[in-house]
Amino acid sequence: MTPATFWVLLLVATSFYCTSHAFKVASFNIARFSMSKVTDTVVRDRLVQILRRYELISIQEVMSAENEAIISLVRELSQATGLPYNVLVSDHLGRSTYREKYAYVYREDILKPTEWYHYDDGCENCGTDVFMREPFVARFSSLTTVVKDLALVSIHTSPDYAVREVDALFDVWEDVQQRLLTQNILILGDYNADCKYVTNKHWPTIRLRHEPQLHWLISDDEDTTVSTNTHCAYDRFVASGVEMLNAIFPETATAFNYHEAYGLTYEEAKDVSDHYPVEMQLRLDSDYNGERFQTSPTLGIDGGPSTNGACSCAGVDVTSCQGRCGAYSKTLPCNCNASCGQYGSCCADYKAHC
Ligand SMILES: [Ca+2]
Repeated sequence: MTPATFWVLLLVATSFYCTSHAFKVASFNIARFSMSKVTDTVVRDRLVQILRRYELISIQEVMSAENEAIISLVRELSQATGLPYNVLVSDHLGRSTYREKYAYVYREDILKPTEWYHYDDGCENCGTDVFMREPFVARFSSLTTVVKDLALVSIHTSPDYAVREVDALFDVWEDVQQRLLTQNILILGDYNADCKYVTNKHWPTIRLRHEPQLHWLISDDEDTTVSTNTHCAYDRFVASGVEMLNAIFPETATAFNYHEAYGLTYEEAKDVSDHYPVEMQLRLDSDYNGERFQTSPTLGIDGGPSTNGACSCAGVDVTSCQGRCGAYSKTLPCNCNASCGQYGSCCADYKAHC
């Protein structure tokens, strides 16, 4: 073997090792992600530096109705890594003009989204729905991990109704099992499940917390916030299913403190997001044969519309907040959302029920 051949082989072996030694999943609330974070090349490069650690990322707080910003970021990520990433994007979700999207960014050569939908959480225009941003569910086929088929549920709860929404994720979990006929489920995202939004007195009422089949992988002691004034475990992974749980490397679920890891100033860290990603590692399949999924020529898969569009409000008392906490619409006679007091638009029994 000539020295040149040796170095080429070493390079090939190293690059293979670098791309295949681990499979990391992350959830990242990239605060108010929009084109301004992509056109700012410093922020964009830091986001790429963070995202390239992962094979599969659930992103929350994608702001704009158009997918241009998230697609641009994924294009940069693919260019920087030489790996084919793609992105599956949800509907633009919310009860008012303030809306967000969920996005799944994933390595297209080893992961394939096979089914996806928005959880049907009730009738939004009657105010009887549960989530401000209904969870976006996506099922993936995975070539390289020991778990071959997994369902992901992305969530960004409304801070004001975090207790109710985290509790209702239990219903989403049951629904996913029935709909997709799998138990291998990972519910990931910004739960707002700590500090002033979910306190010790709330935990006993939250079904998601007490179901023995569900495993909370990020501890309450974790700090997923960039701010030095807060120490809150807002971002979480909750997993179920024998294959899913066996695939997770113990003790790898943690927040990735990029502020420290990259030696950033506080301002520089804040420019990226007010959250750290949470990450964890999945076991690789030792029998993996090197198969690759075909990559697509275009970037961005539209997750389609949420089913919570126009629906009948027959039998719903839209003048009462009973069972309608969080209800907000310009077309309703009164509202039950946290800021209704500020606008003098609360239904008369708001305080009694919400
Ligand atoms: Ca909803």
